[in-house]
Amino acid sequence: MSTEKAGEKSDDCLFCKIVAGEVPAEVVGQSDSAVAFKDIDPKAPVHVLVVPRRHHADVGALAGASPEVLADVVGLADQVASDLADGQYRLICNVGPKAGQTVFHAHAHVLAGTQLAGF
Ligand code: DGP
Repeated sequence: MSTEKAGEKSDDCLFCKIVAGEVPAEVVGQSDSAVAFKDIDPKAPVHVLVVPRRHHADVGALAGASPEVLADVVGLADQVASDLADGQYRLICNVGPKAGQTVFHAHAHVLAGTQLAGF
């Protein structure tokens, strides 16, 4: 059973390790409370993950614990989309395995740089 607590670094969390610089990633933006880095398996010309520095399992947990940090995640996503593309983007947050979440540290996918298919 995991002993991690919301907001604390989790030793077995990949994104906590990226935030700490223990696992390499191509960082494209930062704020006091969030980090943006390129997705290892891009689904669009620009595919960036924006994560809170502190550990929360998903964006729902983040919204409940630190709504101001969730707003900062969205603000950094908007900034990155302007820096790396034309400021038009899709923001996706997968919450739970049924939605496709595979890394259980809150994150938002920023997809940009092309005409995205409707859904
Ligand atoms: P999700 O399926 O919503 O939990 O998104 C997790 C994303 O994390 C997925 O698009 C691939 C990405 N990813 C997994 N491992 C790594 C890694 O080691 N480095 C980077 N940059 N991205 C990773």
